[in-house]
Amino acid sequence: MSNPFGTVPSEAILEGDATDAYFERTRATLEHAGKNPHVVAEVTADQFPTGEFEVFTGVKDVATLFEGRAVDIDALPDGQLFDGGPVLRIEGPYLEFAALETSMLGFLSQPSGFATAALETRLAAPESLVLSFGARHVHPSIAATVERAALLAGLDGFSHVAAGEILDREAGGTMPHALMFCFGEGNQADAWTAFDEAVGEDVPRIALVDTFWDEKSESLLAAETLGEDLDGVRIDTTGSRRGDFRHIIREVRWELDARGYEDVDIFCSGGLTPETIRELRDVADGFGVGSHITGADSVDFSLDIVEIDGEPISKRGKLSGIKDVSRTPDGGHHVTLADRDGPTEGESLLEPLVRDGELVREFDLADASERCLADAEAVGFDH
Ligand code: PCP
Repeated sequence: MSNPFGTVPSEAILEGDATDAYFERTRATLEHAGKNPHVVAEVTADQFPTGEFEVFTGVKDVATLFEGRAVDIDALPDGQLFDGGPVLRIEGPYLEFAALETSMLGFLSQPSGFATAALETRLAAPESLVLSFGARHVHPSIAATVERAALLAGLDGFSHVAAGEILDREAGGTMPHALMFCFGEGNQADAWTAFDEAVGEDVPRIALVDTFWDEKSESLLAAETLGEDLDGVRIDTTGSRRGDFRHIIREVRWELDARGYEDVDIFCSGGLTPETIRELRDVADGFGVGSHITGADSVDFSLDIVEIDGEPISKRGKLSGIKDVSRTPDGGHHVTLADRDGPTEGESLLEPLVRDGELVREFDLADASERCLADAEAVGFDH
């Protein structure tokens, strides 16, 4: 198969070739010794709760990876929050899944990191329009993974067109500085007018207003140029020119209002973090966020065998035995041995995903997003 960008093809992932070499050597060694024990293994980030919740996602891809393989898998639902203990449990002959560990952890680790950062972003401005603008920071082959994580965490939309086709959702956005340059300084009105004439009626008219002159001048010019057609302005002021960004936004708001343009929204972007968004959320109407999400650390998941041929086992520092995780009405996350009573009123969170190779769960992104936001409230997610 042609692979011009040198990415690992889906076939290699499904066939188990997208693995670390030591798993191939493990297979050779176990087959040589005639061993293939029945094991239970668990995916965990932290053994015990740490007080810091993260978002679990990527589970749909794990289900696809294991379809048709002789294993049983239980996992948290897509979008569930967790704080310690297993997020996924797999049971079967070890060689049935040994080589898939690398890809399985990759499917979970990076998307869960993106989703956790996206949730931080969402909760920084619950009432504002927040869009994912970070596709430019990742390899294009995983752009839909970023955008899906953003939607899962409740963001209102994203900018990547191909991701939109995969996720069955139209990409959004405004206009780049490149468009303004093509018309040139002094001709901003021509650029906005041409944009207004060229794009579909469903595209919001949001003028980029930080390219050549100060944000106030360009915002007023955009409002005078497009009049009632102007939906908003986007201020993407470079960090070195930003000064007091909150003050700049308030000043633009004031000047727009003073001339009767109260309906023109102010949209901000460029290096925004949950902290800066919290400082701006009462003066701006919306935000475009990229690097805070795409630069998120992967969740440090690992897969560990916890039972082998019916006996508990673990390496030093890890906890042996099959575990369960549960949520109590106070938002507590509890890790217990599966064959013991869990906490009173605790609701077990691990649910069947695969049974003897058959996928036994359905996936719906809107449901997962609802779960994520409800659970964030239940556990008091606050990074
Ligand atoms: C915006 C901003 C960042 C993009 C969005 C993502 O770009 O300057 O590069 O935001 P982030 O800083 O949170 O990652 P545009 O203004 O659309 O880009 P351009 O300068 O190319 O017009």
